[in-house]
Amino acid sequence: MTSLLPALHDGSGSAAAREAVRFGEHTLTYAQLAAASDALAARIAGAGRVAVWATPTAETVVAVVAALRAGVPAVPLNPKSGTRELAHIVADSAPSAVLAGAGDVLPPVLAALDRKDVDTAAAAAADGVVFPEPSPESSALIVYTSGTTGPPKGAILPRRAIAASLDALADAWQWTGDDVLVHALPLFHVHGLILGVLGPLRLGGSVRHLGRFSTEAVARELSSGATMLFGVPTMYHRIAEALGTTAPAATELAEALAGARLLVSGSAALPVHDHERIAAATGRRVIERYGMTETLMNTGIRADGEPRPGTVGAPLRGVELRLVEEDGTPLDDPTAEDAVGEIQVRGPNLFAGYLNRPDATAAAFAEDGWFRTGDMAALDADGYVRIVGRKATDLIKSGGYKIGAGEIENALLDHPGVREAAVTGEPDPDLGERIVAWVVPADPAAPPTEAELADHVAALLAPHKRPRTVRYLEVLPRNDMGKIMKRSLGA
Ligand code: MCA
Ligand code: AMP
Repeated sequence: MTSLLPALHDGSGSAAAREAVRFGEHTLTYAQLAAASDALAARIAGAGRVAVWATPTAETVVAVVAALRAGVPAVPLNPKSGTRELAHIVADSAPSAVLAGAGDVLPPVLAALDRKDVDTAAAAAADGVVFPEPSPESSALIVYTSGTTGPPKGAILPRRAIAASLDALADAWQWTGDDVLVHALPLFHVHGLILGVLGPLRLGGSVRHLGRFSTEAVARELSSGATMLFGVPTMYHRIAEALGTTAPAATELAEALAGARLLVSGSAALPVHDHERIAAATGRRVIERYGMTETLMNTGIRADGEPRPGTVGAPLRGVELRLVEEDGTPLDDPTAEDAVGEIQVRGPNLFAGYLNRPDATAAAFAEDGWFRTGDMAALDADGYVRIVGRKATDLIKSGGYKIGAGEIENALLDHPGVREAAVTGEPDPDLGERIVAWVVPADPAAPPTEAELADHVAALLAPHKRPRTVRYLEVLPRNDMGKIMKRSLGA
């Protein structure tokens, strides 16, 4: 059976000495990563499932690689998750252990789990366990993703989907072990963890993680050996802003970007304005790819293809894509002018279902294994996909994070100062969409402050789910059925 991470145990001297990951001063070669992850894999072998305290550190990489090696499904946790979100994920995924850095302070909700500290300098025992490659259909990762209502669902990602999606990207981008990727994405989602870490590791290349995004750090790495940049549109927007200044740093950034082999944006649409500003300042085009936690990557602009701002390219190798009408029938002529339909996809890149949610899993698929993405799109004559919107207005994409309005509304309603609440997304130049909370205070004379409500949501769910704006109303607009009319809120 072919290995998910063949480069890890390549064994040849030059491959083993190659740098695999770099987090600031902390680097691990392939040999060091293989040794540390094998040592940890031996400690967790047989565990049903493990949680990973997914800080942006080498410890997280060792923990995830160890779980993959041992064939134990890993559940990456956002270390900034609030109490309610963490409690839900832990109850739902029922891990037997949590893997964390020795210095990490874990919240009480994880106290009942067997804690295993990750030692990135550990050496595997010479007579260590030999790990057979698990079956391609076995679960590799369970990644939590928000829906319109209710708490996040765990998408079960089999090894087969990860391998297929990474190989399709390698094909599209001529991505090889010679590439050095730089990024600053969180390691508890598909973009940062699967594309941004497992991608380079599968190919025998390197990844440098910035810890936190800054245009200076991007410039530094791209002018000292890094060849590719992955980011969400917010990061490229900040790059476009920085390029627009007259500071010397803007020239350095432009030169660094111009020298990169590939600049890739994903997780949300990159506005054409930002595409154009970056192209004007650097002579380089950012290319987009389109994916989803449940499907991994579906489409992308190829490295040797025509970049076309406003599109996410054509389906990747192995991915079938169609546009369907409201009733689910495929569009007669999807490339016709004005033709728009929901994207459905099928292929080896798809997840295996939502953990403990057969209802939600069944609802996510149409007949014959087609997955309903909920994204609305048009198709150019040559098959390039143009995403024009989303079916559900209750899903917000902010900073590249998918956030369900219902989850935030429930959290707001738990605040004693809130009588009624509705949450919407509004266009935001930096975040793409900004979370707006519409609140009817329990006591109009003493409404809870904006900061108080933001802190409340951040502490229960996660900081990126906090409302950035709060608007106070006397009543929420409702229709005859009593349903909140969100579309009339902005009016
Ligand atoms: C501020 N902070 C707070 C509060 N206010 N913390 C607690 N309570 C509060 N009330 C903290 C934040 O935690 C953060 O801390 C800092 O203040 C700044 O917060 P914020 O403004 O939210 O951060 P930002 O700088 O605006 O973040 C922008 C970002 C981020 C870096 C672009 O949104 C990001 O990393 N996005 C990536 C999302 C992603 O990877 N999505 C992929 C999903 P601190 O600074 O210490 O953190 S996978 C996917 O979509 C599919 C598969 C795909 O296609 O990729
Ligand atoms: P997530 O559930 O966090 O995995 O987010 C998946 C969603 O992100 C998709 O359904 C799309 O709506 C959106 N998305 C990802 N990449 C792009 C892109 N390049 N352009 C537009 N939307 C995107």
